[in-house]
Amino acid sequence: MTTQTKILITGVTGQDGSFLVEKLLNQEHVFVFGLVRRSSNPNYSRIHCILDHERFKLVEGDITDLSSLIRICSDVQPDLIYNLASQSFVPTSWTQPLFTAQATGIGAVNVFEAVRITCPSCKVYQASSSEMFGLQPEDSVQNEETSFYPRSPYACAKVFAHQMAINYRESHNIFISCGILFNHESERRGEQFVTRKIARAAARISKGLESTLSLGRLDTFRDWGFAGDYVDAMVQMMELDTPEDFVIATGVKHSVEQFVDRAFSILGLNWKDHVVQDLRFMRPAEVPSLCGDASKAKEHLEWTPSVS
Ligand code: NAP
Ligand code: F7E
Repeated sequence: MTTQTKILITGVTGQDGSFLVEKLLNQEHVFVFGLVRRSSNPNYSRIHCILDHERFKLVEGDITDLSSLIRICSDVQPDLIYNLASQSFVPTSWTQPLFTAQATGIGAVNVFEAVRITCPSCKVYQASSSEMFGLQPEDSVQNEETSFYPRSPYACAKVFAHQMAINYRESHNIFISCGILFNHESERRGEQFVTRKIARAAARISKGLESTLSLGRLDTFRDWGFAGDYVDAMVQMMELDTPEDFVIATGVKHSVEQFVDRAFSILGLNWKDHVVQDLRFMRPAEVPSLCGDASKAKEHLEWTPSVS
């Protein structure tokens, strides 16, 4: 008889969580528990297709509440945890720095503590971010050895969680691997993030439903990939026998302006007729350029992105 692998996903209602749960449920021996926080109205639009799956169950808790994580980990005894939950929108981290520190920073440590106390042989994936690299020379590429220079409360919280993951690995011998993921996008991306904001506005403008798109800086560069590919890398990292950190990126960067130009031109529009720059979308401190070097993932995981 095959034993069932029990997997807990925090952040299951988010972009990555929704791709991850679908991927994991394709494996027959897997049972997935999805952690959801209480809200006034359920927010399950990205996972509605799997809500009735016989090997999926929602469990209620909150990443900022250690007692709920201890209860869940103690009851479920997971073999693997993917910690994807966080306050992930960079601008909100300036207006809600303490909540961001709690959810994105302390929240991760709550997961590590719950594992240490209740299920120390569980493997943990920690969602680290390219935002940790922050300010870097414009023509550089970032890999696992690059120093961090976080430029937002979000990035600071992610650095804290990342360093604590390494600390739990080295102090308590817990399997925690960090994926340092560069921006990854999809049709499930939240509508405030720039790719989705641009794509949605361009489509609405082409249909005559809107006339302008307000953006912040157009001269910043990001290394954008596809969320489905990046979730594959997370799963591959957890199949290793020893925990390791990996940069996951395409290795190609584009500016926001190039993204806007492509989106509008595909629809036969000239972006200059529609895009206005708006101070409200400028950040107190910007990360001008990020571009990842995923050579380690290519070598050790044989991972390469399928979408440029
Ligand atoms: P997302 O769409 O914003 O999803 C975030 C998830 O976290 C949602 O399910 C949200 O639940 C949950 N969450 C937030 N606060 C919580 C709390 N206090 N307790 C429990 N759950 C909470 O983010 P994503 O794009 O899927 O990213 C997944 C992870 O990777 C995040 O940690 C993000 O910071 C990190 N990351 C993302 C990227 C990227 O480009 N997408 C790159 C690097 C790292 P609700 O639905 O209830 O809000
Ligand atoms: O901004 C510029 C903005 O909000 C990208 C998160 O998943 O990836 C994401 O963080 C760029 C920035 O993503 C607007 O200033 C211009 O330079 O889509 P974004 P992000 O901040 O890079 C990292 C890896 C994460 O970990 C985060 O969780 O676009 N930009 N005008 C704009 N950005 C937004 N959102 N809206 C604008 O109007």
